[in-house]
Amino acid sequence: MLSDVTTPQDLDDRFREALAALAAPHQPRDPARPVTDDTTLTGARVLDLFDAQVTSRQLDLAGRWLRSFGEGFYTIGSAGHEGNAAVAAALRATDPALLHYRSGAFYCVRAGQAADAARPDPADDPADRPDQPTDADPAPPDDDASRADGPGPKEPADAPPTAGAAADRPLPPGYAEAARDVLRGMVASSREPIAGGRHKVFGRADLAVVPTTSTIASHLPRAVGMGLAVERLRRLDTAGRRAGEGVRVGSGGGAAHAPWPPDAIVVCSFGDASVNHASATAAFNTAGWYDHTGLRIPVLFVCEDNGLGISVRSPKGWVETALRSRPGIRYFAADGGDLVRAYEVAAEAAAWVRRHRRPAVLHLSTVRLMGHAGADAETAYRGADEIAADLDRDPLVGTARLLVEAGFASGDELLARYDEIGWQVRRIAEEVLDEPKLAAPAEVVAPLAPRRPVRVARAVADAAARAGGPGAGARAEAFGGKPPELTGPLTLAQSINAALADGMLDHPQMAVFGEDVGAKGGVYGVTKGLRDRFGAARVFDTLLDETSILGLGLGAGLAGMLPVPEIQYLAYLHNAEDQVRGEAATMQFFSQGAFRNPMVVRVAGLAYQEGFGGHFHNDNSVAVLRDVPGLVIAVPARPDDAAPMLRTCLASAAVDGSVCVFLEPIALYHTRDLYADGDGEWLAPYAEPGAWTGGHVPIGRARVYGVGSAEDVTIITFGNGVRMSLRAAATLADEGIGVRVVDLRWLAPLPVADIIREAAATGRVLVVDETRRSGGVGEGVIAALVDAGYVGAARRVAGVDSFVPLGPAARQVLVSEEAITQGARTLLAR
Ligand SMILES: Cc1ncc(C[n+]2csc(CCOP(=O)(O)OP(=O)(O)O)c2C)c(N)n1
Repeated sequence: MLSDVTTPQDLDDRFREALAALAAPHQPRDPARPVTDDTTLTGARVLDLFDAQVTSRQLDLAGRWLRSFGEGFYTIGSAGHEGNAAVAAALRATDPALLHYRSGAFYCVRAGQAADAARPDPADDPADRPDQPTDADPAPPDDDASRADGPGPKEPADAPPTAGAAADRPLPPGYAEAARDVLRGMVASSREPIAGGRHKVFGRADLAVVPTTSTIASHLPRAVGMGLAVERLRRLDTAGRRAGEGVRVGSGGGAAHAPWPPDAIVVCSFGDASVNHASATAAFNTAGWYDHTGLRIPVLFVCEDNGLGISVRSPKGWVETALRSRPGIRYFAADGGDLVRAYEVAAEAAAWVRRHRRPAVLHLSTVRLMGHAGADAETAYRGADEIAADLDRDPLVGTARLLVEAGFASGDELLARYDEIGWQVRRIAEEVLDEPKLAAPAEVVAPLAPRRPVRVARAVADAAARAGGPGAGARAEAFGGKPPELTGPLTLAQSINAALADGMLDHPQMAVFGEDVGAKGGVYGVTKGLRDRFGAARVFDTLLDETSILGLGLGAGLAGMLPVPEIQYLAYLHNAEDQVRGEAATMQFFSQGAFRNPMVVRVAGLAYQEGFGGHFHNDNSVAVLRDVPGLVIAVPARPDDAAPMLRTCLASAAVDGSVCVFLEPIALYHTRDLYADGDGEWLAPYAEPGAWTGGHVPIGRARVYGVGSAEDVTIITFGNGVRMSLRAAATLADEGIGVRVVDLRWLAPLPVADIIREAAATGRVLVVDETRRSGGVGEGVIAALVDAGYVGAARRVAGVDSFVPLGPAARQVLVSEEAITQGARTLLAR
């Protein structure tokens, strides 16, 4: 009976009662026949999908059971959402999927599809094939959008089940395996196939199921990026084949090939409350925006609408209104409790997306059974009648009724099947209970951010060999006959520009994109000329939304590209940082490297801009990046560091799948002089390819400048602090104080060995930190010294805990040269 929550027992009882009430079919029917007159789904296929739905339900029940004696750690289930089995059935096993956490039945069907290699493709209908890309590629009219009739899914090659023997059928191939995956996730087994016990997720590379993080809707911008990349690579592939592959210069990391078939579509699912999330609205908007411009994004959004977000109701009609009104996204709707209709509509939607390469949303109505999660006392916010009404719409009962009414099974047989699957699921649960858990910090972090510095160095050397050898002609041509090493000393901005061009030449899969990076060449000219040289397909302006820019990068990286998105100002990264933190940086962690999103995010930032003030143009806060596990943060201060550091980041992304933030100090972009006007000491020549190997800058290695005797004080700094510290050091040298200035170059991982060595050399450390005193980089440097047992003197000069104000007032909160010299003198006076 119902208490304040629908218990597994209630659900089980209700299901048994409902099935017992179903009459036996008068005349058993041939399972090879369609289950109803208006579908291609056969009885056998529906029995198969029923198995997936039941497996998912039994997994939910097992999850509660495991929890009841402290061996399960996850009770958010799929009960009531099992209609998503129909969505999986309507897709191909090779369509990449980013799934809602209630996707148990989808996952089982997908595993079954993949396991059953003999099953012909359900969507292998010529009418579903995408239009061949042409230059114009006009979108077909909407009335051409309906799914062409075609044969439905074929039966497995092995003997089809016969009505009357429903309970005795073996569990379809893949379902037991899927159940084991899910149960391993619930008990945090280190043998769980995707996250290895780090999270309970649906994911497996061989099923093209990409793990999602449980942060509502955060996977949607990535799905759009994947759609864009899949389509772009399909067209590049076609164009490449047409052009005989003669257009590519380098091969750093290989040419771009998506891990999915060219006509794949991307599917991503989410709940109804998630529709309101900023990440979701960003994704819908971006998909629609690109569609409006004529670019193709083959993404099927699937909103599984159970009417609730934990306890908060979606206002009646709101989800439909919101989804219907998305420009550029075609709307489909189906009742997830009606397997046949859900399948037919999902198949129509999938075929439409596949054929037209355009985004669509499938609004699947569902119910939520057993509350949001294990501990949810639903009656606090829902009436008993409402809870009971949901139970009446149990999709498993719906499928059972369909099968019985169509004459493919009796209620008793289906109940026996339910018990048989339940027994098998429990048996697997008992087997995985004792599997090992992650038992050491090193084990937990092993897949987080693999670093293979020797391979990265080799990749840089290989790039140099290509640029100086077989690629030399194309390189000279790309640089208009004058490669950057022949143009004289460069500024920081020019040096990054040249290194980006060399990166584009060497990595055919690299793309540069962001706000204003294309035609304008970036607000500071850093990407100037790249679009003309490499084309609008590889260097392009995006819409104005940082979440979407990063999402495009995430999807593109996953699809095999090497994305280099630009965030116009550091302040605007904060808008979207979950895409770096929650999505990018976790991907290898939650997939043990099976998926990776290599990316070099260029961010213009830090303070000291003369004449262009305001906190948003002068953001000096990097704390939010520094604590993201595994993230690489590079801050080049000088032109001769910027190019090799960028090469390292690109190589590390390509080799290790690293997520790198390349933080460029805006105030130094065009700086030419160091000590005196006209000295040109902040300019540097660009290294010719032959010098790249020798000049390679590994991740986590600092640069040290000795000034005077270099024996009295060690200044540890980065970014703008390097230039100010060198100037201060010159002043101090005039006073007879020898300074060594350490440019960290990498804020993560910090160059700890260099810090310790250089600190010990003088015993007096001044940390010059242009970020804020609280949460700033200096805290990390001091902590590294303490951890290493440093016993000398140490002081900090750091930015004030404030936003940077407009105009001259900025100087009140930022580190100054004067403060640095004063800080060094104070250290010496102790
Ligand atoms: C960004 C974010 N905010 C809050 C949460 C906490 N949370 C987890 S599930 C959930 C409700 C989601 O509802 P809906 O999208 O309708 O999916 P449902 O659980 O109903 O299937 C919330 C608020 C979260 N996971 N992520």
